[in-house]
Amino acid sequence: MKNLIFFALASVVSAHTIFQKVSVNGVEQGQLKGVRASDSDYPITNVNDAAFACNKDIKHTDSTVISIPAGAKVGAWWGHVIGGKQGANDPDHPIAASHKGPIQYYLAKVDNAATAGTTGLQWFKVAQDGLSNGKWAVDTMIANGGWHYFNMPTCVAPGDYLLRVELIALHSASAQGGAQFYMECAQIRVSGSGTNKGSNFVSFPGAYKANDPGIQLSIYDTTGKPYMGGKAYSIPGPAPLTCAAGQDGGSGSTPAPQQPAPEPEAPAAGAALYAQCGGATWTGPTTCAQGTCKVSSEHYSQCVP
Ligand SMILES: [Cu+2]
Repeated sequence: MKNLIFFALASVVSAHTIFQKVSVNGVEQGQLKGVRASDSDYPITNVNDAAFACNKDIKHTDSTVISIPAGAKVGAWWGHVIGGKQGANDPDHPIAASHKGPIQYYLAKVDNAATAGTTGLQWFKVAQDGLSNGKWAVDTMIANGGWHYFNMPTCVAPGDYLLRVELIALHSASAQGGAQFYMECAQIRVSGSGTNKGSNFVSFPGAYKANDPGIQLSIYDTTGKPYMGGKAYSIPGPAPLTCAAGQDGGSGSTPAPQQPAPEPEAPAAGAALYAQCGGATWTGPTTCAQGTCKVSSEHYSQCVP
């Protein structure tokens, strides 16, 4: 019993994700290069948190400013913990598969990206990826081994910016405060001949409300599948920047649509008393041969008398 309790607690901390690496036109910039990251992979769940712009307890900083030509394909890499996997076999890297939701990208103009503070900035969105073709942005990211991509709009004016990369996990979002926000900021310097300095500016915190339709909602259909039951998902925040005709920055070179993984078949017989019967990455039986299946965390349920 003691071991089961320990496992349940360990499962809780092993669920989340950290954005920690950038690529530019396919060239990786190096682990934590130019990215301000926390050691903690915990989400922020309060949309009014003072650290909603670039996260809190930042332990990893350096003076790198990443050069990004306007129009470049930019990649953001997510890992379960700093460095990637937690242990050799980590089913929750880059993130637990249950954590469905959108990924989006914001810029804020700063004088010096290496030293800029994160309060009081005006942010504009440059790309977003929600639910399309039966796939969440998080599904795309997991299928790409942690990478998710967008195109830096061709019209963005040159200069230093903070790039805010945000992933929202919606698996528990039906309760207010249940959505999980994961974000880090990268230090970038855009080059090119663009003249667009952004539009639809927002503040963080401030841009989102706890009951926004893309933040407080159930993503599950009547059979429990987390794909909105055919309804559209309305991504929170302002509309992304669009360049003038012929200069469309787009929202990313994403690979061809893939079908979501099929649901695991539940064996006919249920789990034994005190055995696991559910959890974010659990693929075993979800009924109990004896007792009832009790949820002890989003990642662990157990058959109890
Ligand atoms: Cu998590």
